[in-house]
Amino acid sequence: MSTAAAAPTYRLFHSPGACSLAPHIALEMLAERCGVVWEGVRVVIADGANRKPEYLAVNPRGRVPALSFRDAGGAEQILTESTAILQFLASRHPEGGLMPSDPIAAIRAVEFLCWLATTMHQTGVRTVFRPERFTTGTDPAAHAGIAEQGRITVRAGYAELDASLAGRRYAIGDRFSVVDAMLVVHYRWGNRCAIDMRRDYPNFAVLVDGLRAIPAVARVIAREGVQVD
Ligand SMILES: N[C@@H](CCC(=O)N[C@@H](CS)C(=O)NCC(=O)O)C(=O)O
Repeated sequence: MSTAAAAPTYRLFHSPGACSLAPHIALEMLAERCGVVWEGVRVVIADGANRKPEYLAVNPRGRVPALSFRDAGGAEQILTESTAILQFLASRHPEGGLMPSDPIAAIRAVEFLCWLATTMHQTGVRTVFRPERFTTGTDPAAHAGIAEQGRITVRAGYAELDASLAGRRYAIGDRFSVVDAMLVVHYRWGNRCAIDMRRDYPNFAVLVDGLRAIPAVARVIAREGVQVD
């Protein structure tokens, strides 16, 4: 009898603590809930691996996440953008229950993911982490100003989020969805922006504590070796 492992259906290119943590969580959930076979490929941004030719051949934008899979004809497809990857995984494996089935709740989940990926990630967190990418100048004062405005954007968003999360265990409805996976990423990033997330956004902290108690979420955080608080 052959003991060969099943070939992975998906390969996820990810970097520790990046937004790719959310699809990493989604895949771990799908493996547990419905036996999806996948493998991770670490592309460590801190080491510059996302700018190496091997990775640029996968995603010429040099960003993570990227998801590789085969279409019905057997051709390899590469999907980028965390919002698209999360929805794709959830809709391809509905039995995994990663998106609400009700259409209004589902579009609310998409609305939430879009806001997190655009306002909160690109105009918020990213300007704090990488202010030099938002100016042609090398003046450190300009970078500090950009980062400070980013922190204001981030704080306003997390305050809104925290108010909406009062008494909630999950972002949408009464079960885990891919939005929750992305909220783990943002809670962690808030702390990396030198914001005391637990003190300033207690409802958000309670929600993330609950998510971290889910074994699949805990496994992924441990595997990436990142600190959330
Ligand atoms: N909109 C994209 C953003 C992807 C993105 O910016 N990823 C970051 C990590 S969170 C990255 O790869 N950064 C590397 C770089 O900018 O050089 C998504 O949501 O997937």
